[in-house]
Amino acid sequence: RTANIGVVGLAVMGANLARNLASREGNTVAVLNRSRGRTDALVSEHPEAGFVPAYSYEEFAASLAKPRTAIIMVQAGAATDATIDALVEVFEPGDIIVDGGNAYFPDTIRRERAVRETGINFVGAGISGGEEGALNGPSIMPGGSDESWVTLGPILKSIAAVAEGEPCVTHVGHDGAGHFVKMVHNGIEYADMQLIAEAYDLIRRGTGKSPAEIAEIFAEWNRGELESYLIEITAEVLRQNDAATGEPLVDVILDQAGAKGTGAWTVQTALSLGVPVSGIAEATFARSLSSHPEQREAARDLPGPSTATPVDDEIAFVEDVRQALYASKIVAYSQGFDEIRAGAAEYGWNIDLGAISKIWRGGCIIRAQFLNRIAEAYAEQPELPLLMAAPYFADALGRGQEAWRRVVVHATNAGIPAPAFSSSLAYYDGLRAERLPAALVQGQRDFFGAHTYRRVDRAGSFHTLWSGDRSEVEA
Ligand code: NBP
Repeated sequence: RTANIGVVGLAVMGANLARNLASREGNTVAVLNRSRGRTDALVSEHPEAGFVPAYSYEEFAASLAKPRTAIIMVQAGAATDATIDALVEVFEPGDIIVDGGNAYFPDTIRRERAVRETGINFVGAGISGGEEGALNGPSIMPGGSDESWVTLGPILKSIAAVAEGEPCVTHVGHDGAGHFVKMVHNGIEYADMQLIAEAYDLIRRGTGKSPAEIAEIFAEWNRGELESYLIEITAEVLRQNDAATGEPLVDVILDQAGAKGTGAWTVQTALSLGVPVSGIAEATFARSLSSHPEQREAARDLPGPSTATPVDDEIAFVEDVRQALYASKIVAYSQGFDEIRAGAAEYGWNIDLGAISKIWRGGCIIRAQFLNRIAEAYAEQPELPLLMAAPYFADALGRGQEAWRRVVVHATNAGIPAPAFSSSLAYYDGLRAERLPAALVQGQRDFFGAHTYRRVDRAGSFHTLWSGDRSEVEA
């Protein structure tokens, strides 16, 4: 039988994506896995899907209608390279290879260039939403050529999540653009999760409320402007009791957060682009800090605040934390979109930032009401230089900033770490400042390295003869 699309790699993500594809009208799906067992299991467990199993790359290629389209869902890295090489051997010019794994975008740029030489199209597509998303509708962020989008677009639209009637997929940009945007998505996810965790910690330690009581607060917040998947699942996690001990589950989970590396990529990339994504960086570092038990043990006896910082009005405090969370979240997203803007400029991608915010409204971890506000801001002003300065967000920050400051002051006085709240506020105040002490830094640089400086009152570059008579010369 002839299939119109194929999937290579049938572990949890690939199997679910293949089932999703097969469930859509008009699709016949060819499936291939390195080891035969997974293919046989998938085909026998899902007879309704009508899969066309293949046991070699030759068989796989022969079972696909031209132009052939195959989605790779194997382990990122060497496994992806090996699979691409094998497909290139059996595919022909005009065919399309899609990498749906979590590739690092420079790898995607490299692979796209290499595969293009053969006349075959290569598309790196970020696929979000984990196994559930793969099965029921993910958010999909494809890069690659315009030509491949013509064939691929309708297929991806048919399997993507739907948010407010629109499929959560758009052609992000050429070559590595899709995987770049998926990377930043994950970075924003880190920041969002950390901010929520800080809000929980501040409320718990500030008011002594139980996790179950705090779950109710999050459930309440989920009915307002913070409405999002992450707030919703936070309430679920906090509500859960441990079967073995009867304690709140959150109290028996070891307080060391893991990471698979996409947050670190987002920060590393931002550093090379010169984009301050301090919220994402703090969130990534907070996970690292938590995962050093030996250092935490060594630091345990370092002194904290000498006086207690009681919360007088619990209701007002909780509302302050909510506002601080919303304001910090605006900063985190603003920073993330700034990284996408800078990445697009650096790599020559034409990325529609409003469209990106829309495809994150479904099928991914950061899905939220809030993303509609971002889409509106970019619809009003596509060349927006700074998302948080758009009227809606500027207004929200204006309303929340006093509360935000009170929360950061409380955290500082009480000795409660709130790195993402604090750094987001510092970023906000940094951009707002009329004058920054960067002037002094530049003066220092001129002193020790003759790096020169510009003046506020005249054009040109200047240098003070620090080791001479300290007169100024034009550089
Ligand atoms: P894994 O990342 O666990 O990879 C297992 C698959 O890779 C199996 O099909 C395996 O074949 C295949 N494979 C390996 Br390993 N080495 C290979 C090689 N040299 N040649 C051919 N195939 C090889 O699977 P996953 O968790 O389903 O994830 C798939 C991709 O989707 C990854 O890139 C992942 O980062 C990404 N992703 C995962 C999630 C998630 O929630 N899990 C979410 C979003 C994206 P075998 O059966 O013969 O060992």
